[in-house]
Amino acid sequence: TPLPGLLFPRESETREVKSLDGFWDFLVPPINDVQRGHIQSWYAENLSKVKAGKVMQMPVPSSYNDITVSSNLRDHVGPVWYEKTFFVPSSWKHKRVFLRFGSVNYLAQVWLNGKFLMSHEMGHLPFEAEITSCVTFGGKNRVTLSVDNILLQNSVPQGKIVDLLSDNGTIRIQTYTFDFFNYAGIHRSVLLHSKPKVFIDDITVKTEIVNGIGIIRYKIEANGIKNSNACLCDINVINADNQYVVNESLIGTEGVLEVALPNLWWPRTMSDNPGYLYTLEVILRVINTSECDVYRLPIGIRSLKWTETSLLINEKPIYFRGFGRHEDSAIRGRGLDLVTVARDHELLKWVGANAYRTSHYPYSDEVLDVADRLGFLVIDECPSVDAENYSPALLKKHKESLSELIRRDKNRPSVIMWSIANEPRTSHYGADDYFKRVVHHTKQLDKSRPITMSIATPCDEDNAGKYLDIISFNRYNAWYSNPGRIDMITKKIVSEAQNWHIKYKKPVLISEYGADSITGLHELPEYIWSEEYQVEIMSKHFEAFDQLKAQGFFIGEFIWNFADFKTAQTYIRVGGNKKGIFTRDRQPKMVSHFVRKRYNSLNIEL
Ligand code: GCB
Repeated sequence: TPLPGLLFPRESETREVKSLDGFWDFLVPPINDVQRGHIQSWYAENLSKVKAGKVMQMPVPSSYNDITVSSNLRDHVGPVWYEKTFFVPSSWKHKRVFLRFGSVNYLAQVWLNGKFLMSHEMGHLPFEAEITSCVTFGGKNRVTLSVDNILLQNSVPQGKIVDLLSDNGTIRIQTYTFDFFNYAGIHRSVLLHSKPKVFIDDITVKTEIVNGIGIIRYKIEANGIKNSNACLCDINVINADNQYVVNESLIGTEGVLEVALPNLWWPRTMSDNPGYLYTLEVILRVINTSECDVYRLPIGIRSLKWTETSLLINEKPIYFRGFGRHEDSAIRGRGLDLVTVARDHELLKWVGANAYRTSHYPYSDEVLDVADRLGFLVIDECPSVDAENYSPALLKKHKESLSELIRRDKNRPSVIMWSIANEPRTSHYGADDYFKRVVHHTKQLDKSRPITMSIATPCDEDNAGKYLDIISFNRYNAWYSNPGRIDMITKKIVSEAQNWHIKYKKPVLISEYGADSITGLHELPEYIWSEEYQVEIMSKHFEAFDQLKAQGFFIGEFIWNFADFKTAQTYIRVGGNKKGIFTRDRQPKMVSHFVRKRYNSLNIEL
């Protein structure tokens, strides 16, 4: 069954949005009794009345881990509690009211005025509930959340809980195989918003170009009315200069629009005006009533095709010059920070990139808005990392993550590929059937975009690539294998990419390669962890990519990573993963100037 819509809350003449961001009350259960909040029903009254510890103020959005100086809170395993009181304007009385969370990691349970409202598993994806019937209009309301960061074998991504003996007795530890820190908390904005009684629940837009004409196919889902023939829709396409270019009125909720001489959505460097966006203005009326809803969706007109050797936008083959990234910054952790979002895209422009992968989970709506607007190509990844021990329960959640991801991002012109996983154990028992099902599920949701996944399994052992449209591989020559041997990169990369293409007859890209470096650590001849070594590693890969590009099936290069990021504590990480070409505070390392030369010269060439 298809999920209900979850359009991003946008203000209009029929909709209001109120942010609940800011300081929330925050309480952590005692370390040896983490379930106490649930056992004692902490949601039943104000957290400040609970005699279990001191309520503190926690900023939302943010990860809670790095805000305080307590290692107990940084390394906390299990639920923590958030609470906020807010008012619902009395002027909203005749509206329907919704509460939306942009992302809570990992398992959220929400109570409103002491009553259970909803739960949501999986970080990085939004969820909302209608609260019209349980809210006090013109008065105080209280929302309480428990946020549990525990990852198990049937969560996406997976983890394990182990008991260890410490100086203070037995302690519970969360382990996981991926290296980014398992940040937790209310990571994105919390929005209270209103919609009319009958409202636009969802919009699906697909575009193509036929004989130079922009074709926009749209489908609108209305909520609050059963018969779509009782709906009258005005659909208008508005260009970037605010001029109406197409107007249509129809009974019903589906149709096709034609835009003559369209300004196409192009990625960066393929046009002087990349990221051109129109607005699809949808006005829904219910015939013979005064019910009306207005929603404005930014859209781009572009075509997307793929063959055995290439990916084409507007009929032109694409070569990706990109990065794997993280939503990660100092103190904020994984919390949405618009300053970092803006800076990251400034640096991506500066270095000449045209693409990134949302490794290893869906990024915020705000990030993707920027990608749409600036013309970055996005490989949109679901939160599956290092999948193993394949089970029906895991498969179910993995599919859910894709349903929720595609529901959220299906209309974005920047999103040109779905990545269904990062580095799953694709040689393990069960991987073949598992990924067959994941791909089938994804195709049912969206046939208009190719499917990929970043594979680290050696080519001859992989059992899942055959289901993909595009092969992405991650490989760390001269780092995890043959460290120090920069003379063992170029040939290996060329032959591996060729082998993937020979095996599956699909376009191939490299989705990760790189080396850690500590800013200011210099050594000649180049030595691992030095800035010189990071430059040399890149340089040898670039030689390989130039050879591969000439062969016609190799479609792109993604450096791991855009910026340094935090990891769990281990001796192979020095203050986190340092494979960034920028530091964690977004300043250039030596290698960034080198990458910039290449990416910009490729831009001219294409
Ligand atoms: C990988 C992972 C990525 C890690 C990276 C590394 O293969 O996909 O999440 O951060 O290696 O640097 O170890």
